[in-house]
Amino acid sequence: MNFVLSDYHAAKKEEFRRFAETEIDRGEHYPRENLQKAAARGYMGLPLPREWGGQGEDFLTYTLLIEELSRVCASTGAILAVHTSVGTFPLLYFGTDLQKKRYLAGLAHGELLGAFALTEAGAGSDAAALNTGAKAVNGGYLLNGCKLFITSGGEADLYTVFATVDRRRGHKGISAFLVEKGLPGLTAGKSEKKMGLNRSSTTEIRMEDVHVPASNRLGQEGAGFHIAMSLLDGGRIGIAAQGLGLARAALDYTTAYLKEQEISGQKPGQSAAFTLADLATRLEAARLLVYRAAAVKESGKKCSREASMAKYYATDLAVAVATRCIDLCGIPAAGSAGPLAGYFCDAKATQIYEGTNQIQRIVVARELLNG
Ligand code: COS
Repeated sequence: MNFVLSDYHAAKKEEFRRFAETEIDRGEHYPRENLQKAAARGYMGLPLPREWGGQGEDFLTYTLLIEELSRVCASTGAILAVHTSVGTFPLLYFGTDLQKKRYLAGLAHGELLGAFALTEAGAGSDAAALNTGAKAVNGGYLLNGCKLFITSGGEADLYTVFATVDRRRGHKGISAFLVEKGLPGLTAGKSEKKMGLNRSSTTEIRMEDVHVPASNRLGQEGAGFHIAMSLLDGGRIGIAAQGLGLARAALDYTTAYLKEQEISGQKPGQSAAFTLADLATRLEAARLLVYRAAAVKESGKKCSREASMAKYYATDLAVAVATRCIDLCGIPAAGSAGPLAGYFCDAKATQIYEGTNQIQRIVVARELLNG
């Protein structure tokens, strides 16, 4: 068992840190240029096999990338995480050779952006209750319904859409479909105004008689719910890595601020020192959980429990760290001029998406009680 990063992983982490600090901007608009720069380095397909256009890196290396990106711009980290884990992996794990040939290299090179369309107005936490219908017609399916809060909605080129061929069958009626941007009947609503992760686009996706050829069904008919759940396991590790990046950002800022105060003669009191120590210790604990979840995922074993533990612990911690850092720095430093309020808002969003932290606790508890 190894509790420190290997030299290889430490070097990759350093590479990602330098990239994020020197090339990633923290602006307010959709971070198109950031994504182009990431694509130029092969980061849009980092954990994809080389034969499919990726960099052939392992899942821990991808996790380190998301952590470092999110420390500088959490929206860029969010878009890249969603694109990779639930936008591209569906094809890698469940695609036919033909589907892979058609889309994977484009996704890996960042020429195509991937998205995941599961959530609906009546099917958020209870994903199996989705209502979007898929009616079998000659040579394919007609999709009708409306998805909500879709990360990269309107920007994405390829959506993995979950729809039911038979509502009476509950989760066993759900299938997954690869739906290309621009198909007649497919429209994206305007981007939601969110509390955090505001540079990413989050929209409704409406489908009115969208014809999807049968060759674009992903996996077997009725296998969609299993596909969604297994993808979310990996996706949640990416969100956990975002929590790590955000917690580090807040802690780094606050430590630097308190040091500056000390230089100008205002030594932080013991209570502030204890708080800093406590936050740094919890951050290390979160990091172990997140890296371990990535290692379990990489091993090919089921990682639902580890991913959910990492997701809720690291993202709850990110909110706690941002909150305590605001307390430590006080209003002048934490106000709109400083970045802490932004870290807080971004961290809050990571508690919610790809399964709320209450859902993560349900996943862990079910494994304990039913396992
Ligand atoms: N991997 C593969 N299959 C899984 C799985 C996983 N991680 N988790 C559950 N399944 C399978 C189960 O084995 C079961 O299969 P069978 O019926 O064939 O035995 C099936 O899925 C249904 O499982 P379960 O009864 O546990 O499903 P529930 O409807 O109770 O839902 C939760 C479980 C709540 C965990 C699920 O709905 C969920 O994750 N909700 C949150 C959705 C979410 O994250 N949305 C964010 C969208 S992206 S922003």
